[in-house]
Amino acid sequence: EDPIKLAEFEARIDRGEKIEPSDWMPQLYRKQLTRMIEQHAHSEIIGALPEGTWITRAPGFKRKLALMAKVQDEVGHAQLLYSAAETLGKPREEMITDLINGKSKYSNIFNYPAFTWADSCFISWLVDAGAIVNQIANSKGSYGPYCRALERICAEESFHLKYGHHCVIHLATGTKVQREMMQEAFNRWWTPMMHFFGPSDKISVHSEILMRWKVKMSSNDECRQQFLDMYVPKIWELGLTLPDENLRKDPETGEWQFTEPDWEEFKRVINGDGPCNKERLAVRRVAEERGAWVRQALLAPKAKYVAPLA
Ligand code: BYC
Repeated sequence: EDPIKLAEFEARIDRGEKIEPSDWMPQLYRKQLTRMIEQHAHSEIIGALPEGTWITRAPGFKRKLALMAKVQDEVGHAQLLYSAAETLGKPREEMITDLINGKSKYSNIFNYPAFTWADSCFISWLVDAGAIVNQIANSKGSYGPYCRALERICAEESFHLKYGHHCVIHLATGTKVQREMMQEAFNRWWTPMMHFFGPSDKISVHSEILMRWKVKMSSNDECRQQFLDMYVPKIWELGLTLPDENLRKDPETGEWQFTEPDWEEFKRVINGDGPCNKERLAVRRVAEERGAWVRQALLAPKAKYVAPLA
């Protein structure tokens, strides 16, 4: 890599300038960004599945409408992100192939089943909340197309968050059965939620370079802490509990303390061996096969229109 170009590139990043697709960039910046944006796009498209299965079963017409719109937004986010990743040179078809062959990763959290309506409510409120913490930070980052996509995504996610919060409040303040169903969802989803922000900074492989080049604007631990700070009080306020007896805010440091989640489980899940990985990819594979004719038709040379004889 040309050291002068690299120094210029880093100076631009230090000045807070945006890097655009046609600008010079180090190979590693391109590679890391492609990896991260692609994984993010896959997370959106796979993330539509656990909630998507609840559209037909959502309680009442208003909830159905709202959930359908939310899921549609998530798929739209995937499209925005695939477009942002494509500006770095990797074709969309190749990204999809890598997803369905299990080569690319996507967020751990979507490999768990949404058994009940309360699970779907947990995702809409808290997974979206976690995503916003991470995405608001990264939308101030260095790569123009990714930042612009994130800005729009965050605006939409903030509606999801309000919808999800409303759903959780409804169950948490409802009948005994509803409250129990909501509590069980919290018990099930808390560990994957703690995993969602990635491994601790001490062992995160990519954080150092990504933060130096302002792709990641907050570290994994910073995002996790911010999420706990913003949402644990709101969860407790609803009379719900979290399945970690060590969870508390240290009054002196202002830091949240918690039991380390099981990182072996995290590794298994992100490497393809979680409760729903096979099912999630199978659904994407079927969608890819069923949609093949549409792509072929779009790519085929236009057939000449012959006017019918009068
Ligand atoms: N899940 O060095 P590290 C949504 C992997 S969707 C799976 O810390 P990095 C929504 C990591 O890839 C929004 N894998 O990595 C949608 C790496 O493996 P490789 C999802 C994870 O990149 C529908 C290894 O572990 N948000 O909100 O510096 C409905 C080492 O980690 C995870 C995004 O995608 C994980 N959680 O930091 C509802 C945000 N964590 O690639 C809601 C964009 C780590 O070396 N991504 N790994 O094989 C990021 O900000 C960063 O990539 C991460 C990880 C913070 C996730």
